[in-house]
Amino acid sequence: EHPNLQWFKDAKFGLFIHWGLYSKLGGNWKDSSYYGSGEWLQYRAQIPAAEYEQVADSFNPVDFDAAQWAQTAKDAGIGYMVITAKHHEGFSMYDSKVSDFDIMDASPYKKDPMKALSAACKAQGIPFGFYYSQFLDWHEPNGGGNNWDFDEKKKDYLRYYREKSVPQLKELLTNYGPLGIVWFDMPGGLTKEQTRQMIDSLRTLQPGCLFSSRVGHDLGDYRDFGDSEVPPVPIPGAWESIYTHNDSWGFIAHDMNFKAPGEIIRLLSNVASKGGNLMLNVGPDGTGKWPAYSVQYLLATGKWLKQYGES
Ligand code: FUL
Repeated sequence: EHPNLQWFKDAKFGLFIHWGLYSKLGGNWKDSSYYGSGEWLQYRAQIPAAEYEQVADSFNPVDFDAAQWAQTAKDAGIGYMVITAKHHEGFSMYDSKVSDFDIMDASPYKKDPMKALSAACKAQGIPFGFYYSQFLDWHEPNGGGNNWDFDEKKKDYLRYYREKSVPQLKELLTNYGPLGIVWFDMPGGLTKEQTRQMIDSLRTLQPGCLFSSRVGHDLGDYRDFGDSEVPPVPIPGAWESIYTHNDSWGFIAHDMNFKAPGEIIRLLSNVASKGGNLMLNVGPDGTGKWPAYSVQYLLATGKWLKQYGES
């Protein structure tokens, strides 16, 4: 068992944030609009990587305010935060030297929002972590998942791991201070032994950092269930249920199906009663603003927790 699991077990309530180029698209591409899983838009609309790349040209989240995000999380009673450093679309939301398809080189924003956010969380005492899509990368010829531009059979996944995935994970584990979690997602392309080797090489950078179970082959430090799943009975050990505030992880402009504070609290107590954490997701838009209902309902949740919750 990982020696640093106690803070995680005690945290109970985490905040998940999906934020990337898809947040600017908001579920819309050309004449079509899609509902749910906004972060899967490129896949669903089968957008060629070369065309999708151009979304970055006007991705400029000038309303992003790290201090305000961390403050809202704190006021909501959040115990840890995990944000997408790179989702399946392949775009890095931080300053990466490994790829030019990142917010620093490819967008007009020209700043590293993850630097600001990691610092703001630290100032609030909130353990901070990165989601990283280690296998699926629709931008890369050798990354998993994009079979509309690239022939899956011709891909060299190990090369992608060697040239992008692992070096980027190393950047994340080096440049943002102590991380609470690296939240891997959708494993693929590696044997158990290769996964173990990857983990070992990352571990040395930050032995205290927890790795999510979606690193694959049962090699994670704690367990994640399926998306939006709560186990029916109490489960021992360290684990987490993940839910999103409305019906999508990434921002969808036309999704107003937000869970009211009462629903969030019921969900939180259901998960806690089984012995796990709830990590609830918000999807900020392409300008860097959280949906107004997410702010409002999370703050109301925090108020309730302060009054009635156990701490
Ligand atoms: C899934 C991903 O494919 C979704 O886009 C989302 O990130 C969810 C939390 O995990 O496996």
